[in-house]
Amino acid sequence: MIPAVGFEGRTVAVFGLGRTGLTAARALMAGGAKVALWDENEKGRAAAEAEGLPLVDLKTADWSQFAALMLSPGVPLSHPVPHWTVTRATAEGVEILGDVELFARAVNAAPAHKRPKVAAITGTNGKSTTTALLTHILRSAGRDARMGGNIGFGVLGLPDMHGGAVYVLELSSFQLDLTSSLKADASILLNLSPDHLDRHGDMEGYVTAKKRILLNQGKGDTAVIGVDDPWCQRICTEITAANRRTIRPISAGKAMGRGVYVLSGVLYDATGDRAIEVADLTMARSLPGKHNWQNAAAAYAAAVGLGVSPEDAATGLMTFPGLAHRMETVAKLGKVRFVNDSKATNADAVRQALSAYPKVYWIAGGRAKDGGIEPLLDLFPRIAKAYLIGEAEEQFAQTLEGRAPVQRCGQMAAAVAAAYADAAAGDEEAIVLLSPGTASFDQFADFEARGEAFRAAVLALDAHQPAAREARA
Ligand code: UMA
Repeated sequence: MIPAVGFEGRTVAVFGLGRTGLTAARALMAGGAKVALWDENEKGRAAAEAEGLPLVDLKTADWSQFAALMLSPGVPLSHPVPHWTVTRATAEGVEILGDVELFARAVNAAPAHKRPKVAAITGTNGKSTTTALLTHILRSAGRDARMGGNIGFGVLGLPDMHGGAVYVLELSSFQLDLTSSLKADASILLNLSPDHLDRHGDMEGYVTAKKRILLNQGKGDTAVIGVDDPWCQRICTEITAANRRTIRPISAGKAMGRGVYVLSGVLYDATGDRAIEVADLTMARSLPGKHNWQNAAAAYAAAVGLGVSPEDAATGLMTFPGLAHRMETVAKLGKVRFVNDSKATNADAVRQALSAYPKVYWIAGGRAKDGGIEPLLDLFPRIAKAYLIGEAEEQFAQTLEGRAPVQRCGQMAAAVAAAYADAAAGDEEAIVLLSPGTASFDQFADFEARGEAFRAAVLALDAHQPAAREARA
């Protein structure tokens, strides 16, 4: 636990009692603050009550007693409309901040000998893999790396800081919108494409939030920026003119002076006088596909920026075991491999998965994002058949109609069984891929629960066919 500083003896309202709110409340109390917790749902309030944390109905509370509002990232700050807690705090002149801001203030307040290093990672896709990969590289190089943030662990719940620690934080646009004091020793902005526009109003709002990963950096800090899309390219140009931090452009497809890039799977470091070949990523244990090359280039550049030697960073890249729910092989039954890519919550992420295989039995659907699966039309020839679930079933079926065979399955278990029956009927090796391209909230608590449902359905098939089982690849 990292005690939150700056609110000693004062009361902070904490709204949203999920992973963020509960850890922030504990951290605030550990730092000597008083807290007033609230959540619109009974489940959140019950979780706080079970721990003996003080609930206060913020709808009827006297806000003049609050020094700040600690808002959970899932609560709308500005769009589609500001949440009522935001409106109330603003009207009462109460500062609004998030858990990452509390973390940043604790780091900034630490004496120099206790101050840890911070790596902060954002982007539309690949940020969890890059966060896990950078953590793995740092640990395999002997550093005390702690991983948290959007990847699933409230940052204030991580072990308290010391001078040798490195905090590796995945930050969402929602978290960045609530953060102003973070100064990352190494920041990574991987890529940008339209996502979460309902929460940011438009692309400009989303880009502005993501750019906050670069806030407060200066001499001695490293900014790693993917330059394979126009938005990040623009930001890279902007900050190159702006200050004296070290800038490392990265690319998964084009050579650049002063950058780190991947050509045909080989990672090059051209930040010195000449390009040095660092690693052949096609031989890495768990970095398949061009999107992973971007993640690898970014994690490498940040690790070196944090003082890891290029050789140690390369070793870490080759031994990374991969991330659950991200192109994760769950099982192989006979000739059929089951790949769990539940983390693919938008079309761009699905593009990466579909591009990795020439032919797939594809399970998709859930709560559709803007544009649905229209952006994937060029990849439809790779779909042997689509098995649709959740709210998006009808919408996706219409987009696929006449372009690929479709089966409406409703639930995960039905989709897995139908896809397996078709995939196993052929003679060739086949891939059953869950890469939904949607939010999970219509049927599951989150993408992790959705991935676990896929895994459970696959293992249930396995239980009926033990003879066909092969070792997990
Ligand atoms: N709540 C309300 N009213 C609201 C909204 C939420 O009362 O209007 C309450 C809910 O009842 C619930 C709590 O707030 O009890 C949930 O808060 P939250 O949605 O902020 O979720 P946390 O459990 O705190 O998890 C958050 C991140 N979730 C979101 O940003 C939606 C987690 O990212 C993150 O791992 C965690 O903090 C720790 O940092 C998840 C995510 O889906 C993985 N992120 C999105 C993504 O990756 O696309 C951004």
